[in-house]
Amino acid sequence: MDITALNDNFGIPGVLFFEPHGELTRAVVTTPAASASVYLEGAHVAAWQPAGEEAVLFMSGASAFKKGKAIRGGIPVIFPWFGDRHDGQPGPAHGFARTAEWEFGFAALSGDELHMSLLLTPNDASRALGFDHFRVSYHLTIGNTLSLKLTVASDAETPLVYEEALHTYFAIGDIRQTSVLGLHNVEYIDKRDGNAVKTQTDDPLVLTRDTDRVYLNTESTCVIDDRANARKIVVTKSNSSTTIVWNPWAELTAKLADMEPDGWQGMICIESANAADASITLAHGELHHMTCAIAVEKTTA
Ligand code: TA6
Repeated sequence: MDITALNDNFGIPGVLFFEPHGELTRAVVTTPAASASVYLEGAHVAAWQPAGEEAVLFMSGASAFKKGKAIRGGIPVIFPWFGDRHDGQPGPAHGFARTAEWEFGFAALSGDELHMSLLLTPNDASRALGFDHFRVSYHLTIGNTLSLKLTVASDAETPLVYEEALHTYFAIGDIRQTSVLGLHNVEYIDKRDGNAVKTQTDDPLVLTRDTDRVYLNTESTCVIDDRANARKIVVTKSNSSTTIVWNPWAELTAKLADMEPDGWQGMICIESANAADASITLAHGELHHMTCAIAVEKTTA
């Protein structure tokens, strides 16, 4: 649907409109409770800011906003595999959903909250990668809290096996004044140490170098203590057994063309996922929901 048709069909005066940005189309949201922007490519939430609060999502100033290029920041939707593909077949890192064009399906204001849904269905690209007969719906509730619900349904004759993640980049004042609660005593795969399996002993978790960890069998709420901004960001999830923590630090950031050299200091990824040993298998006619809710609490400086 082109931008004029999107505005005609889903636009809400003073609340929701669609516009081009770079090579992409985005929905721009303003309600009394929050502002946000969502790109149709990848169903990518790029910004969310509750009223009276600093931006909650990190967006790289060097992100491309080009067709087929993943956006560096916000909330990439990872499906149907996390990281590199595991079945020996070719395919882009983190799957095809984050660079696919999603269909805008629904928008409605309820009180101060804007509800919207985007849909992903098979196309030539997904079929070429061996994925057909699935449907993904992504329901967003944009308000003082940001609530996300990712639903995957299969009508394939053979089982659909997939991984998923809401690969959220959080904006923080300074990574060196940030800690994360909620992962104590949880086992993790340390992708920075040959995928060694370890247990989280420090509580809270404080990052002191490039970190890439896949925490297993955890449905815990994570709390990001963003002291430089005198706030806590609370990440609650359901039907998600994996949490990923990532920060590339300086060296790896220098290798990322779409990240500014000091970008790593102002971001941390806390990702709600089903990955590694928690991939989902759906038989014909089955579906699975994963949810994540993000809220901000002010703390005294
Ligand atoms: O979620 C962490 C991770 O899987 C890291 O391994 C790192 O590659 C990051 O995602 C970013 O991946 P991308 O493909 O967006 O560069």
